[in-house]
Amino acid sequence: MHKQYYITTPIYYVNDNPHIGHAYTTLACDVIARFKRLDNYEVMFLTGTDEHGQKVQMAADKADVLPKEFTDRVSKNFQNLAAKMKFSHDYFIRTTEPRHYESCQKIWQILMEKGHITLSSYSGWYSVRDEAFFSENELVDGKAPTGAPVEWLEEPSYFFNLSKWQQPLLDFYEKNSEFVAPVGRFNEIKRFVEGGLKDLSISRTTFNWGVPVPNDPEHVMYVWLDALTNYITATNWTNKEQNGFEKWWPADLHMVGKDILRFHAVYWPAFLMAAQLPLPKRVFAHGWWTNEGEKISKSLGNVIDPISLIDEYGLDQIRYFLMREVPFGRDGDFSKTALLHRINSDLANDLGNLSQRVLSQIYKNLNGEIPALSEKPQKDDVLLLKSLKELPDGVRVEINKQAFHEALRLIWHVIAEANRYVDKQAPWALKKTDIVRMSDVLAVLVEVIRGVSLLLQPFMPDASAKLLDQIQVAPEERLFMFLSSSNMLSGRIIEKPEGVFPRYQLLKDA
Ligand code: ME8
Repeated sequence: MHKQYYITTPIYYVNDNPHIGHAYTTLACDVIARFKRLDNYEVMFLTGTDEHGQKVQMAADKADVLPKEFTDRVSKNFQNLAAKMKFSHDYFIRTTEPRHYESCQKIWQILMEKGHITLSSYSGWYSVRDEAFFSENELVDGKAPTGAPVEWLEEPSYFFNLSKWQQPLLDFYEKNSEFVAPVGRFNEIKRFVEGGLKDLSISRTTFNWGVPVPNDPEHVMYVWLDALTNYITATNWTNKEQNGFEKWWPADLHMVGKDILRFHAVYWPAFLMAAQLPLPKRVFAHGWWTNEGEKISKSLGNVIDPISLIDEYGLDQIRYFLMREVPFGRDGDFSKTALLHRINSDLANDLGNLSQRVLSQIYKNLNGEIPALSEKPQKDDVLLLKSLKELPDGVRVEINKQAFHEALRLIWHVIAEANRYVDKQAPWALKKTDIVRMSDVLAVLVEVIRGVSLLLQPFMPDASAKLLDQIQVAPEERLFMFLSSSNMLSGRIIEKPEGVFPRYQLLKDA
């Protein structure tokens, strides 16, 4: 029986084209999804687009097309990015799909029947950019706390009795100390809830691009109630025959940016508690990217287009950089200098040279035949193989904490150890003096290349596949359960090796 793992990204607004921030969140989920599959989990990895609400309707009006046509177009751009980034999502959800309407209306009806929704009227501030309501005392210099402009709204509205869920939420947080990460963000959420919750307006009447409220079509649902519900729509909640909800829900992890944590860690659990549905196990709020020290924004003209970055530097290079450069959870700055440093130093020098040196020596000096591990290893061999053996558990712990940078740091620690070992053992010199020792050393190093390449598959799927191809690891031998078998490659014949990670300078000259 497979263990199961359900992971979600936010669904992105289709008011604009995707940028590096969207690619980042989904990449983090892709790494976890791939890791879990290799670790023998059955995974459901969900991403998609959030297509309703005033912000999207206004973007469609501006483009002078109907919202549906507009959302089809922009959603496609997000799907193209996902293909370009080689994301391995199992489903791309769109909130304009019929089953999602059914699911939103179902949750609404449950909340209504249980007495958690009442009709009243809203008067207060609204920020279209944030798709969020603000009271007077939350405004900062007449704007939303995010700096977005606000408008005054007065309209009939249905309300969800959020205030009633303050204590149940606090009790839940108390019992589930891993529910929100990082811990600093969890503390912010607790303080926010301790400060008291007001009932939440959950319908709008002054525009119509949304899911109609059951039995009152003058209202469309507030876009956040609609959007959050996507996580259960995708399990086929409304289709009992498929048992998807029982199988997948609750989600193991909602990955989000810090900007939308409150919606996921306060409103969503409150809706679910009220509907008597299980709560997700964990919400991770990652940090914010800036570009060369500046906030990324369209008006500053410094939006980073992930597609052109990939075309210039290579997909795995970008995937590696995003997961390695910034401690996951913290804000980070995108700088070309830092990117080039990672490409040349970590990838081309540390890993690329290691494998190229080892494989060319096997190719030249052993007729391409991968040697067997010695039965009488020396102390240095034992030490390096011990570090390699301990690596998978270490990496697994970090991935389960969503500490991608730490997982990569651990892997690079072993790569550095292997490079020191190569320098010290100098197999190229042993060729003339002790050919048996030379082959023992190369056998140890092939073990390291195999182990490290297997563990790097979730981060750099193409480059690690190339490395594994070169050392003749068959596709069916790439699950993590093969990490513990040693010496399985001895006797296999390699072909002339080719560098997997070019230095950036070389790329430019080419
Ligand atoms: O909020 N740095 O959609 P959205 C890091 N539809 N991450 C960034 C980023 C940056 N500079 N910019 C964007 C919505 N992101 C809602 C979500 S979920 C039920 C509904 C990422 O298109 C980050 O993950 O505004 C952030 O939370 C998300 O994009 C916001 O995407």
